[in-house]
Amino acid sequence: MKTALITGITGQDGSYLAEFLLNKGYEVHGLVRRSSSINTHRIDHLIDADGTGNRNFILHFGDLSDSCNLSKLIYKIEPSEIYNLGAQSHVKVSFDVPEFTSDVNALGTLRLLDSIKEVAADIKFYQASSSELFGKVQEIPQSEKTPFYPRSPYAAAKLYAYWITVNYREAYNLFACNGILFNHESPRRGETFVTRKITKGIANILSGKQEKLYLGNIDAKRDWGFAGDYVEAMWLMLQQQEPDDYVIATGETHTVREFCELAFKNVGINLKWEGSGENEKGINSANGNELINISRKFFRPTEVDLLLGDPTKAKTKLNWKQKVSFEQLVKMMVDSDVNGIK
Ligand code: NDP
Ligand code: GDR
Repeated sequence: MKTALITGITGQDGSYLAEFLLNKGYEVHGLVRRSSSINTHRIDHLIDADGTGNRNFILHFGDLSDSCNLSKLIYKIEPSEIYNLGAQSHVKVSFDVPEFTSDVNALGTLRLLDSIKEVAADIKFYQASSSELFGKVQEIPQSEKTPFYPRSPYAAAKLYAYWITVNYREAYNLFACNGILFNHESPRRGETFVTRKITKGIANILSGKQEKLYLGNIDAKRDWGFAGDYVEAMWLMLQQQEPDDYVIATGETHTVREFCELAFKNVGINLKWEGSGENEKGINSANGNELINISRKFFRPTEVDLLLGDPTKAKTKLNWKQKVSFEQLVKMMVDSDVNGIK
C-alpha cells in the first residue's frame, strides 16, 4: 500500500486530494493545525471517529513552522509521497502578514525538503506552486518557460519555495516537482476568495441575509478551473519516470466581472453595470436593485492583472486534461451555495 502525507489537508485542495488518493488505495496521512475552533469541516466525512469514516485516513497535529515535528512525522510515517499544500494562501492577506506568510510558504517548504533529504531521500515531493509567480504580465499565455515577476509577499514566498524545490532536486537528486497551478475553485473554496465570495453572496442576497456584495478590482482576469480536476494532475506528476515542473490551467481567461454576470445569470438575474471605477455598481436590470458595490478595501497594493495558462506540457506528458468547464464550475458553485442556504 502506498502512503502519502498531505500538508494543508484541511484546505480546499487537501480535501479533494485526500479523497482522490484514498480512492486509489493509498493510506493518507494529513497535517492538521491545532485551532481553538474546529477546522476539519472539509474532511469530517473521511475521519474514522465512529467507524463511519476511512480507516486509511490518519491525522497528525503539526505546523509548517515546526521543523522538529515535521521531521518526526516523516520519520514515523515513512510516506512514499509528500504533497505540500499547506500555506497562508490568501494573496491580499499576505500584504498584512508578510513575515508569517514567508515563514510558512517559503521556509515551510525548505523544512520539508531538508527533512526528506536527511530522513529518506527516495520520498517523492509535490510543491504547490502558483500562477501568482508570473505576476506582472511578461508573456501570454504563461507556460513553464515564462519568466516570473511576483507581485505580493505571497508570490515572493512561493518563488523561494519554487526554486528551493528545483535546487533540492538538482543538488540532492530528490524526486521533487512543482505544479504551477492556475486558480482552481469549487464549492469547498474558502469564502474570502472572490469566486466563493460571489456565489455565497448570491445565496445570502436571495435569502435576505445580505443586501449587496462589496468587491475590489472586477477587471482582473483569471484562468479558473475546478479543484477536483487539478488534484489529479498533482498525483500524475509524482507517477512519472522523471521529476519535472508543470503548468496546470484551462487555457481560458475571464474577468471577475464576467464571473459575477454568469453567476447572477444562473439565478435568473441579469446584471447591468453603471458608473465607472470606484463608483461602478452592479444593478439588477429587472428591478433596479443595487447588488454589487466597489470598495477600496478589497484592492491590493500591487495587482496581478491577467493570468492565462498554457497547459500543453501537462496535456502531452501527463495526459492530463480538465473535465469541468468555466460555465459548469460557476453553476456548480452557485447551486451548492444556493441549495446549502435552503
Ligand atoms: P486553502 O487556503 O484552502 O488551504 C490552505 C491549507 O494550509 C489549510 O489546510 C491550512 O490549515 C493550511 N495551513 C496554513 N498555514 C499552515 C501552517 N502554518 N502549517 C500547516 N498548515 C498550514 O488553500 P488551497 O487548498 O486553495 O490551496 C492549496 C495550496 O495550493 C496552497 O499552498 C496554495 O497557496 C496553493 N495554490 C492554490 C491555488 C488555488 O487556486 N486554490 C492555485 C495555486 C496554488 P487551516 O485549515 O488550519 O487554516
Ligand atoms: P488570487 O485569488 O489572488 O488570484 O489567489 P482571489 O480569489 O483572492 O482574487 C482573484 C482576483 O479577484 C480580485 N478581487 C477580489 N478578490 C478577493 N479575494 N475579494 C474581493 O472582494 C475581490 N474583488 C476583486 C482580486 O484582486 C484578484 O485579482 C488565488 C489563491 O488561491 C492563491 O493561493 C493562488 O496561488 C492563486 O489563486 C493562483
